[in-house]
Amino acid sequence: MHPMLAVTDEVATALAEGRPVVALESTIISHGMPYPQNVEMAVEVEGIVRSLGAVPATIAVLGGRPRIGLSPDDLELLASHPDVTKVSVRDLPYVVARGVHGATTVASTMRLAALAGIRVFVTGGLGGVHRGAQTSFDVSADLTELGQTDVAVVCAGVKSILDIGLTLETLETLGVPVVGFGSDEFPSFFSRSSGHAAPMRVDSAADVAAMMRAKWDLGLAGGIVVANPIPAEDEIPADEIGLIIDQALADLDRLGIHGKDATPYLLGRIVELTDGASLVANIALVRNNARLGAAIAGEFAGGVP
Ligand code: PSU
Ligand code: MN
Repeated sequence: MHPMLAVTDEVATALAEGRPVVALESTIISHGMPYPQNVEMAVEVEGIVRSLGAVPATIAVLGGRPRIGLSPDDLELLASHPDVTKVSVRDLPYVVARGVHGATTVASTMRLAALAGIRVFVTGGLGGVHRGAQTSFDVSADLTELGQTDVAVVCAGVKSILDIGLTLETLETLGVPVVGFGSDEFPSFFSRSSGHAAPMRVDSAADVAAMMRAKWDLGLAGGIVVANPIPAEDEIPADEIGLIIDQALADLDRLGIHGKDATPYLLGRIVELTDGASLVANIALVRNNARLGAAIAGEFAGGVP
């Protein structure tokens, strides 16, 4: 194991025995949802993964130490502490060297998961190409990381706070397979539809695991995006959430918020503008992704014991 990582016994043992492990990110806890729903979600999702025979490994940097697997107290700290930095890959050296707390994004969680030998990661939504990136250059490092780090990421697609078409184009350029899980359409987080076709479709966890093996056995570096549509009973119709997102984007512009603060601001504003309905949908889709991620990890490890 990499000497700079602090890995819990539960995760280390599962990895050593070749049992299924699912990585989980922490920016979704610290900067993606309000307290206390954030910590309730984090605890519940770990429970779902465990109940399906896999070991959850929530990843963060605490006191400068990259941690693979967290305690309930650690989750509470990430959910409620005022000084937790949002950490993408470029921020890792700073938080480690300074000995501070950091919540990891998709990009940095992928990198730390891969360092620990974890190949399946569950989250809610990916970062991507922001609307207006033609002038702002705001393209999430999540995409760069997917182009180079060998982890399959289960998500519910990307929100239309981003330019979904340009995000899919960029993933193609980076050589990242994007599969619609049980869907011909790429989902848009709150909604099952996006108006964009999924570049590929896969219908079972076993077939996702087979693609992971094929990709990495061919020496093709980088991730796979498994886009798992939100369950129909939990979705918010695209036209309804579209108006809210347009309002949130207008508020972002008006306030001049940009860079790493843009995504957390938009997520929080959407929760406000929907009176919490977006949060309910967000939690439902993460649960759904946790179930699929546990199944994929089980298949990739050779079947849930
Ligand atoms: N999208 C969501 N919820 C989230 C994020 C994105 O619906 O919590 C978080 C993830 O951690 C993602 C990060 O990796 O935002 C992307 O931030 P940025 O656009 O600054 O790279
Ligand atoms: Mn950005």
